[in-house]
Amino acid sequence: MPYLSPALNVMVAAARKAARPLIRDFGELENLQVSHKGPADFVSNADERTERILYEELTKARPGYGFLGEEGGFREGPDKTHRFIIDPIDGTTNFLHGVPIFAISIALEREGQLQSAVIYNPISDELYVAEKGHGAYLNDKRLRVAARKSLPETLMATGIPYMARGTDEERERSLAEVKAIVSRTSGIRRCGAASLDLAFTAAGRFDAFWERGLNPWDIAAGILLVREAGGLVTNLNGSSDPFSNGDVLATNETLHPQLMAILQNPFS
Ligand code: 2AM
Ligand code: CA
Ligand code: CA
Ligand code: CA
Repeated sequence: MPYLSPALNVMVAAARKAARPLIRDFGELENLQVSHKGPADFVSNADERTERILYEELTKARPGYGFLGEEGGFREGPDKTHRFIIDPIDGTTNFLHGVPIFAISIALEREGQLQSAVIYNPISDELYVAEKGHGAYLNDKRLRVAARKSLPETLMATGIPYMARGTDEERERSLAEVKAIVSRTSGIRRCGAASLDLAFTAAGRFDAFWERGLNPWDIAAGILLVREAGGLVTNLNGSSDPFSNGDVLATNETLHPQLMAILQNPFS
């Protein structure tokens, strides 16, 4: 059974509460109101409502804590040492298309360190939790990153920049990375939800995940899951702080240097 700190219990309860109406919405997508935040950047009333429920539940239980959410939920609490970082629906495009690969992602930071994490896919009912120093779990099962060491055996995950994210040069580079990785591994999956890519990496389903230009709410919970499952997460310069530029490489300790070398020189 996973270790659930009091804060982690609050986070799990909030995720489950916010998931209930989301499951209903998923069954009647034609009723959603969808708007554009930018080109290829959609948001629905379900994203906004989910964030509101999470905000209410989390701030009710931990009134002093700070809060950062993708859909604008921001609050600097009187308690400067704690902050929730949440993505109400990670994988909105999947959600809006009826693809059941999306998740509620909630992380808790304490003095700038990731302390607790919840990633919940309401459709598969897979609940991932991690607490710093106490391991990562999928439902009741303790997680461990994959042990595969040889690149040709590995299954990789990534996110390819869609229209409008990054410059032409950055998109070219991402495609070169995909080409370099696909020719050296068993393949690449592009699921469309960074939180679940990290959760699947923590579970050893994927051997590694990399992506550039992500936001803290996409990756905060997933980073702690992978680390608590024994994996290594850095940005693509090797810094252990992926929030610094939103670039992430998450994998086991053996594959990490090999993948880093490829990703730093994708054209070679
Ligand atoms: P989202 O569904 O919460 O927006 C996949 O590559 C990741 O990028 C997902 O975690 C997704 O999160 C995010 N994403 C997708 N479209 C985006 C956009 N237009 N701007 C910023 N992030 C986006
Ligand atoms: Ca979004
Ligand atoms: Ca996201
Ligand atoms: Ca989102």
